[in-house]
Amino acid sequence: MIKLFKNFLKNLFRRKKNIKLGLYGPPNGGKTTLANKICEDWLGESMGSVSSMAHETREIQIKEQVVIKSKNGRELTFNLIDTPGIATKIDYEDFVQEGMDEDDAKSRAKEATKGVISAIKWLDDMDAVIVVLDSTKDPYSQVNITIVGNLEARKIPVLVVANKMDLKKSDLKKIQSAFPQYRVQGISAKTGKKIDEFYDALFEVTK
Ligand SMILES: Nc1nc2c(ncn2[C@@H]2O[C@H](COP(=O)(O)OP(=O)(O)OP(=O)(O)O)[C@@H](O)[C@H]2O)c(=O)[nH]1
Ligand SMILES: [Mg+2]
Repeated sequence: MIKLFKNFLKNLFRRKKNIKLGLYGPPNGGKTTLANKICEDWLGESMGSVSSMAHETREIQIKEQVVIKSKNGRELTFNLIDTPGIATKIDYEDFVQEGMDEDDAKSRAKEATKGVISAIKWLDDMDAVIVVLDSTKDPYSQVNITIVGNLEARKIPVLVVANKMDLKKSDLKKIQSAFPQYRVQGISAKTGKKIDEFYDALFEVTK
C-alpha cells in the first residue's frame, strides 16, 4: 500500500515536470535550427531538417524527455515540440521561383497549409512557448501579432527569441520594443552565440 502511494506521488511529480514546450513563429525564423541546437547540447542528437526554403517543417515534430541543467543544479524536463512556420499566405509559385518543379511546389504548398493549421491546433496544448523570430526582419507582422495575441489570451508563458544575431542587419532593440511584455533573448541558433543566456531565460520563463 505504501509502495502504491509512493508510486502515485512519483508519477504525479513526474507528470507535472513533463511540460510541453513549443517552438512557434513565422517560416524561416530558425525554429528547427534552435530545436537541433537544444537536442545536440542535451541529447547528443539532432531533431529535424533545416532549409533556406520556407516551410521546411510541415508536420509537428516531438522530442520527448529533454532534460536541461542549470549552473546551480536545477533541472528542467520537457517535451520539445517543433512546429511548422505560421504564414497568412502560402503560394506554390514562391517555391517554383526557388527552383522547385511545379508538382513538388504544389504539394509543398498543400502540406505547408495543413502544417499551419496543425501548429495552431496544438497551441492549446502548450505549457510554455518559445517564439522564434528572425531579428533581421520587421517584427510588426500580422503573423507575429496573431501568434503573440493567441498566447496572451491563453496566458501561456512566452520567451521571445531574437534569432540570427550573427547577421549584421540583426536588430534586437526593435524586437524588444515590439514585445515589451515579454522577455526577449537575442541568440544565434546557428553559431551558438548567447545560448547559455537562452537556457537561463528558459528556466526563468518556465518557473
Ligand atoms: N545566419 C543565421 N542563419 C540561421 C540562424 N538560424 C537559422 N538560420 C537559417 O535560417 C534558415 C531557416 O532555418 P530553419 O531552422 O529551417 O527555420 P524554421 O523556423 O524551422 O523554418 P520552417 O520550418 O520553414 O518554419 C536556414 O537557412 C538556417 O540555416 C542563425 O542563427 N543565423
Ligand atoms: Mg522548421
